[in-house]
Amino acid sequence: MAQFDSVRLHPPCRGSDRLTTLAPRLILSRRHRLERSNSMAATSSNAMSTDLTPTISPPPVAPDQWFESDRCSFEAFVELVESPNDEAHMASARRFDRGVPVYAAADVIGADEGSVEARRALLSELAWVFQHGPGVAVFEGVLSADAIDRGSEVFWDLIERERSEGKTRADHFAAAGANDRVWNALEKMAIVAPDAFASYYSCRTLAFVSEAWLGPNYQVTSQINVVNPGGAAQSPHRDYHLGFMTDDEASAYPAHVHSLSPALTLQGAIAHCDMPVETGPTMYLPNSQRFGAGYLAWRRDDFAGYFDEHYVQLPLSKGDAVFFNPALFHGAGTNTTTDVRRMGNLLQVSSAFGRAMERMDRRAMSLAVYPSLVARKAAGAVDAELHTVVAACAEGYAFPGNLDDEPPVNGLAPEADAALMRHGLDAGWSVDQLAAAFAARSGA
Ligand SMILES: O=C(O)CCC(=O)C(=O)O
Ligand SMILES: [Fe+2]
Repeated sequence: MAQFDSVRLHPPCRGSDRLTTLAPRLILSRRHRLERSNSMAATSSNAMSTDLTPTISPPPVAPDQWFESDRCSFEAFVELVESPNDEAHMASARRFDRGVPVYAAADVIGADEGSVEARRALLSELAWVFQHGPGVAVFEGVLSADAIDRGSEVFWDLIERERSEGKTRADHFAAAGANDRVWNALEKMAIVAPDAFASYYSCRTLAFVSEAWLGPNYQVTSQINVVNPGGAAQSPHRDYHLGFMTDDEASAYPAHVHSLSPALTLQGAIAHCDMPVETGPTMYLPNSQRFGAGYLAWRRDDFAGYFDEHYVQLPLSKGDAVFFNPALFHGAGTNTTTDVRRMGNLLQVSSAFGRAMERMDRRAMSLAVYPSLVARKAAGAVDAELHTVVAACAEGYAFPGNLDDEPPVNGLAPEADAALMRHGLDAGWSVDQLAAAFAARSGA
């Protein structure tokens, strides 16, 4: 079977030589591209504007739209990661730190308040950085010391309170005890400290960068991650959505969904203390978001080994932020200090588009329909048919969930309602048993 040796669904910019290395079935023919870019050149004078070519066109002759872990080409990954970025495409950056652009929050606000063209130019530049460029950018001074300190006070209180309630937070991608995690810190902060919340989330850079990657009407979530002194690094990973799945689960989604997943979320982290390298700031592998099959690759030893040898850590000052493409290989660093509790507020900003068109009470539907399914099963209906009905009425995805109650241990999703319903049918549960199983899954 073919290897996914050059899977890059979006080339970095028009006319790139690297096009010759792309899997032909995933891109336009060169002639077709040239025709398109010639016709687009008439309407756009912006040489670094985003490539508007459709992702998959013309239709593949022999469709092979599935990724598998053992077909990911390590050599192609290295080639993509080591392809340099043209710094001219990141013209608004104040400087570069190991290839990662460093922006000043004041410049972001300046563009936000500038002309429509200036605003659009920086939005485009940032979208380019996250999609085609290094995949990660630093933003200096996004919050005042006062807003940060008020936030830290709330977050330390939450950590202490949850500890004293005996809640030990299971975590994903880190050994137990290496860190303190506050799930859903956004809601907790809004409820216990609404004014500190208002001060903190008036962060203009957060709004601007979120719009650059996701467009308007995004939704913010936040989790606090404190890497404690001596806390070991997380294993490198990609993030939600596909990053929270086993290889088997992720490979069940077709290739084009792998390119969609990163467009649904923006990852960010706001530094709540100065973070020199010894405190364990996040490790990143710039450019690694480019590898289309990467959600199936990050657990492999060769990919993880490459990460260990090539990651970069970007020292931050209190009040700085980093934003990155969730498909970027990354992980919290090791805290080798004896006394700094490294606190970051991890922001996960979600696209408006991750929703269905209509709101419905799927639990009520599931409980109403379940007795019919039990009866049909008893009458000999095949599982495939029953499962199709389950998929039509029960929630099949475990998120959004209550991660306090159901932490994503090892980065894996808790069981969704549809899985419980299928399980109930197999095990001969009554409708009351199914209702009890739903109720035990709080927050879903
Ligand atoms: O805290 C950090 O530096 C990053 C944590 C992270 O990547 C995660 O928890 O998914
Ligand atoms: Fe992460």
